[in-house]
Amino acid sequence: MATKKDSAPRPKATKAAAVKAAQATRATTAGEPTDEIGNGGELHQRAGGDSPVMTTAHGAPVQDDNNSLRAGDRGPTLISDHHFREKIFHFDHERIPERVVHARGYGAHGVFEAYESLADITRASIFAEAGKQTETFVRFSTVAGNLGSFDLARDVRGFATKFYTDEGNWDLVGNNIPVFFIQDAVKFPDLVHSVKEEPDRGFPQAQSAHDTFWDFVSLMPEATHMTLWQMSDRAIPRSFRMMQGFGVHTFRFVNAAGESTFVKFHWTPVLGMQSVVWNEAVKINGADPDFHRRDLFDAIESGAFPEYELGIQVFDDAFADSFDFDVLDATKIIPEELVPVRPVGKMTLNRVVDNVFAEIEQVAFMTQNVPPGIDFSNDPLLQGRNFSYLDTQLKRLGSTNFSQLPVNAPRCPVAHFQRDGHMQTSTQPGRATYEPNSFTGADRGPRAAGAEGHVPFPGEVSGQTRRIRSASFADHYSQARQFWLSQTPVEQVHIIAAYAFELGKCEIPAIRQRMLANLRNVDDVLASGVADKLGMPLPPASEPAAPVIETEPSPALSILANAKETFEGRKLGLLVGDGADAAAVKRLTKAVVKVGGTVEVIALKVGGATLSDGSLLEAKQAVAGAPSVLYDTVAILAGADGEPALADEPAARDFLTDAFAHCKVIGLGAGTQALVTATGLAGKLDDACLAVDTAKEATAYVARIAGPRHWERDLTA
Ligand code: HDD
Repeated sequence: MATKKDSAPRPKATKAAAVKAAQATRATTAGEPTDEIGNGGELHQRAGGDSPVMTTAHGAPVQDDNNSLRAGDRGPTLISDHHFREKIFHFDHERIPERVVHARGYGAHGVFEAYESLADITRASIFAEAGKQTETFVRFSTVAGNLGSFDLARDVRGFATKFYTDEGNWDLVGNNIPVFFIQDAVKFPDLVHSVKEEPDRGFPQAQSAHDTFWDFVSLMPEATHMTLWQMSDRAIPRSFRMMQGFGVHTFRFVNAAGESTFVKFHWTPVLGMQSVVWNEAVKINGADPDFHRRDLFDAIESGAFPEYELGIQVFDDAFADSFDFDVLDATKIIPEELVPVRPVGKMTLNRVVDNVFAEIEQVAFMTQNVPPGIDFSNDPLLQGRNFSYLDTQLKRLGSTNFSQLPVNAPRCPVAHFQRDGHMQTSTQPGRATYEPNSFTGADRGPRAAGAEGHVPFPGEVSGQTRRIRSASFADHYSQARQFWLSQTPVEQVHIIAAYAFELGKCEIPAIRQRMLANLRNVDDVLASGVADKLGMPLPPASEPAAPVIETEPSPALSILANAKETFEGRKLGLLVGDGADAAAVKRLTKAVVKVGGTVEVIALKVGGATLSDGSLLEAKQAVAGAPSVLYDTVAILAGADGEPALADEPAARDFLTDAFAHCKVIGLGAGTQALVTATGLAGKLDDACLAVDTAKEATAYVARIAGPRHWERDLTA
């Protein structure tokens, strides 16, 4: 018998409608009465007025929630106080096991819209026709840190998408990096143990910068390519809204005729890619550990919906055979220059969650979830993942019925003979719970769909059963070298600094040395740059398992070479001192908002600053709590009254020196000379330090912040 699952109302793909819907939801959570409680049941309205009556979990009205039941005024608490006991019992059990990896994450609801029909290559219904919309839920995450760790760890970011398709959920459980550390899933526990806090001391938290991680990866040369990406600025993204996503593995598309092609999935952020710099990341983690989740929440709540284009690389067996690397090896990419990425649809994230636990914590992604038309390849990492994800959800969520939780429930009919179990919430009808049966009507239950169902691709399998790594997986360095050679000079500087930082945290010199020996197989400029920063001699190169192939650089691999000229979705930190020119403040704010940016006003005190016309400009933050690392660009405006006060304030001096050190474009209006002098930057200001007093200057500044940071400061440092 088919059971139609409750589904949340489908979000409309217009910003105005979704903002209104989001506001309505939040107004409710902010204390307005509601006629529903979280589990969809009726709320007990036993009293008149706005406030519902508090009840026990079983619905009995509570007399007093401030005092437990006791014998006498000062006597012992009584076990017969069921309200007290139930309240504490539930509280004691509030936490569930956090994810063994990707524990810290944040998510949102959205909608995916297909650009065109892909029926020629896949029968997946989500790609059936142009304009077809499918509801989605996305969870972004870091990998290594625990639930309460900070957002800007140097780490891979998870990018997991659940598409609620009308033929079942499709979970594309990807990362923001297109390759992985290991080739075979049997090594996953070793990898994760090595990167997590060390077991004999319980630290460091949320870092790969320690001995055990580099010990493991230096002994596993297949990880080298991934560490290049991890040491690049990809691992410190500016925002979830400004990073790519990848399905990583080679998957299969299968069309209605049963014909199959290989496919790789790519998400590309419409706002373009942006990253922070390492010193900035370190400081953001202290100033705002929730930087990424706040950024996503704020953007969606303000109606600036993050958008990502889904692209595919499609190729056949002939390409796979001609490719220098094995398409089943998850430590390899397929360069976009060889197989271009074809955009096939767009996802818009348009609704924040109502409850973080119910949705972000309880969402259960499984690589096994694929609808008809999408299938697996024999990538040994993917095959292993297909075993792991079901298992982990039972551990985390505690019941085989986790698929019934609203965030996990398919939006299409669900019908099977799986019965009962802990926390069964559906009242499964019918008499027969087995098949075959001879009942009819509602008692009969469902039947398998045959060719209409998910037909596994009938791949040929042959060979002996052996524990073996295919020789076609042996090349561990060629694509690492290609990645390195595809970076711009400043990106290379950052990669060298990152390796040096991380290896510098390793206390065992042999580990650093082994890693340097491996890096020599990637590039000697890289290896000697790291060795130099570590103050270590360059060891001989390690022996590669396969010769390093010289491949053409792939410009698609650089963030900076592909930067988008825009300030949309980014933020100006506007530090305003007393006496600042009111007209200049207004002009600059307007100009930044006009190009899709946001402006956050900062003053010496959170009460605000008094402008030249006597008006009070309210501040969002006091400068002591708003270091410049929280902003993409900064501008400072003050008058004669504000100038000495800014120069005397250490946080204001740090605001400017950090912005300069992080290569940011800086607006310096009237009244900032004393501050510039106090920071020691007088005489060092360059052409990315711009005046912002007049209308013309404000226009030039806004044009400049759409461009890159002033990386020359990093290159000459
Ligand atoms: Fe995994 C979670 C991505 C390899 C086992 N993985 C998890 C999440 C993401 C990825 C994004 C978080 C999902 C969420 O937000 O709930 N994992 C990847 C990628 C991999 C990868 C892109 C390589 C290409 N993972 C991988 C392997 C295994 C696992 C090889 C085990 C054999 N991953 C898990 C897990 C997790 C998980 C233990 C922890 C929580 C969860 O599944 O739901 O099963």
